[in-house]
Amino acid sequence: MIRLTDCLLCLSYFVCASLTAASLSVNMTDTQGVALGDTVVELTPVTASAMPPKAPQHYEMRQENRVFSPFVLAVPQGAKVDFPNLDRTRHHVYSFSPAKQFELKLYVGQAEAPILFDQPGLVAIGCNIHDYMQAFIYVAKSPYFASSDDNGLASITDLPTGEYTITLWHPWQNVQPQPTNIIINESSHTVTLTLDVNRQNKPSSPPSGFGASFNASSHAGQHAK
Ligand SMILES: [Cu+2]
Repeated sequence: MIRLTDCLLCLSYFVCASLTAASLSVNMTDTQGVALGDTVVELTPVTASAMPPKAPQHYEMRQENRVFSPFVLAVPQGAKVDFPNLDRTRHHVYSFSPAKQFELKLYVGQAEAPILFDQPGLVAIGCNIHDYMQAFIYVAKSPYFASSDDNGLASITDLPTGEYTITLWHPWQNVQPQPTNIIINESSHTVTLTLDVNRQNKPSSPPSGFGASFNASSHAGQHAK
């Protein structure tokens, strides 16, 4: 469920033909009003003819202290992502997701080459050695996206004026919310968006010796304490 609460002042219904860049600040909350991190906010132009490619940037999904970091990484279609292993333990990173299937066999340090994410969609990342390790890479089709920080804040800058569809995604969402539209004019916009999630603990490494009795089901990572 998406709720636009305080954007009425920001929404102007005159059409602005200029391409002046604007910005959007999003406060993400759950249905209790509590700040929600790790939410991907993607804006897709309603009348998009051609979207400019996002400027090349370096993206990383680290393995550190035997967890993936960040938990949710949003990248543009066509991004290359490095998977450095900062632990002494070897990891074996893989994905079976249709948007990208790959594996980086047991390694420490830098993997041989970055992985190219050329299809939009959601890529669930796991480790063959540590079943609780879990992370997600959201490959955005639009160059206009951000993911919320621990305070629930996401900021999208350099937005051309116009109407956009807002798509939200969170690993713990109960249902895929219906997209909502927003009109961006030449100003700064602030909206509060709400997502219905079933809060869980992020994957964390179990204490030593816990592994033997650990439930290694496919959902283990979501219940790791
Ligand atoms: Cu691992």
